[in-house]
Amino acid sequence: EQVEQTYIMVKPDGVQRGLVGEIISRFERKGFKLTGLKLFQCPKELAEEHYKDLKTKSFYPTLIDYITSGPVVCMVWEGVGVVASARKLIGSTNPLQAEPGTIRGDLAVQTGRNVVHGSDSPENGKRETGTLNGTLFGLRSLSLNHGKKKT
Ligand code: DAT
Ligand code: MG
Repeated sequence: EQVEQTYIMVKPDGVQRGLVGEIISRFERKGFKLTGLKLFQCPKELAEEHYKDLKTKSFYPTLIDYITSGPVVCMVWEGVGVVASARKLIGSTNPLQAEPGTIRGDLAVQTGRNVVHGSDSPENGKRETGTLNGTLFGLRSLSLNHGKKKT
């Protein structure tokens, strides 16, 4: 049972629609720990790096335009099994196929406006939160004792 970190990003549509609190709430209520957070305007070069695996896809230019179209909220969430669990909380890529009760299932309809990103593997969790090759989104994860008094 290994503590993992995942990169969660509220995309520009989620920020614009005022869904940041709702999305954070779901991860908080589940019981994961927030260890990094910032509001950020993603530059094109960073969006391209983040989505480099999708470079050959027809929707790639639209995806880059979308993700750079307004501020995003970058987060690191930590916990045992957080990578896979966060993907379940987020739901399928196509919101019309995402189960009710998931973020995309409840809050979105279009694949190109699916409100949130989550790392798809522990390796990518490390890459995207910058614990492997330096900070991709400039987030530095903090080891804080949330709500716990030092005794
Ligand atoms: P996910 O975000 O669920 O990990 P992904 O990594 O396959 O999905 O793709 C990244 C984003 O690219 C996705 O959130 C929305 C966009 N995208 C993926 N497939 C698409 C498609 N068929 N048409 C339009 N946009 C797509
Ligand atoms: Mg993905």
